Amino acid sequence: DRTRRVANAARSLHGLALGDAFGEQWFGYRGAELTERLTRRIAPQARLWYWTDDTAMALSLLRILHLRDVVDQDALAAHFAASYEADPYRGYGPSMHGVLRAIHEGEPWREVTRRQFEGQGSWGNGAAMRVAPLGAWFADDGLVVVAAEAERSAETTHAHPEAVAGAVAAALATGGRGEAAPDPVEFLAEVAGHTPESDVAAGLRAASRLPAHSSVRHAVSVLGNGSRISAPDTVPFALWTAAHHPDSLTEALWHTATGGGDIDTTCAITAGVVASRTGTTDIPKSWITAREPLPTWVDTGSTSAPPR
Ligand code: 8NA
Ligand code: MG
Ligand code: MG
Ligand code: MG
Repeated sequence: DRTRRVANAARSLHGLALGDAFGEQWFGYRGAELTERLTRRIAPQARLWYWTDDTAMALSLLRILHLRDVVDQDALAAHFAASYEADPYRGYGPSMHGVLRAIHEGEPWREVTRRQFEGQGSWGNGAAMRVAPLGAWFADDGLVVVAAEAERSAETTHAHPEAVAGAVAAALATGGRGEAAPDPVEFLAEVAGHTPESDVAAGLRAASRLPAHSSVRHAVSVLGNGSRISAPDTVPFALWTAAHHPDSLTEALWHTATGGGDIDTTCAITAGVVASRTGTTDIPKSWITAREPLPTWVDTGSTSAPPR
């Protein structure tokens, strides 16, 4: 029922926002201090950890699910654009500024998204970074529904099949409260098997074949770490760390951050997936306090609340 959907999605979104805000903090460190903090696991020292575009777009997506129960693409595109206009300095991907401004000015999202990158559409990781709460919302409806809704959510900003595949994979990886931690190899292979054939799916198969005790460095050398900001360079690594640390969000986040690259986004994806099952209960209190808050409707499910 709706109460369970709201709770599942809220748990995932609280994780996603924490991963995003924690990950983003690492861009404030360099060189020896960065290495030392990551190796000795010294949390970022800033008092407030702001979340970024990853969370802003996840909030829009969840808001539309609360209001409409399914992905209404026109409403979602309009909500993304309105949220961008209200708060454009959240670190949006380079092409998103033009896309969201054009949608806000009334151009049809399908035309705007298809003309990006000389007609290829964006293969950026932006459709995958925001989608875990959708996977949690539809967790009881089966993989076919999850994949279809994830695809519809991706298309509103990302027309390239790799971006769509990345979103489908991240949504499929997300579960519901208390679901047992799956075997990592089977989990990655199952997600790969239900993801449309793509570089993302090939990356997930490669992730499933990595030796059990592979180092983060080795995983990154095979899978990437998001430094190209593309879905295939981002999603397999983020789901690999999620698969191997399904019972500890804190462990999963330290491992993901150590991989470097697009850390806010790899951590957002990993955390959205892991937290959908575990919540944020093993996260240090000081991290929870540092993370910029989320609007209360996320937890209450209220649809009369103001959007932000
Ligand atoms: P996007 O659509 O701009 O895609 C990200 C990037 O991928 C593009 O800017 C291109 O460089 C590249 N790209 C995508 N499609 C193609 C293509 N068909 N041909 C060639 N290059 C392509 O935005 P998005 O929403 O997908 O990006 C999400 C990322 O942007 C996240 O990491 C998010 O955190 C944010 N981000 C912000 C910063 C920052 O410093 N503000 C840095 C990195 C990422
Ligand atoms: Mg970001
Ligand atoms: Mg499930
Ligand atoms: Mg990022």
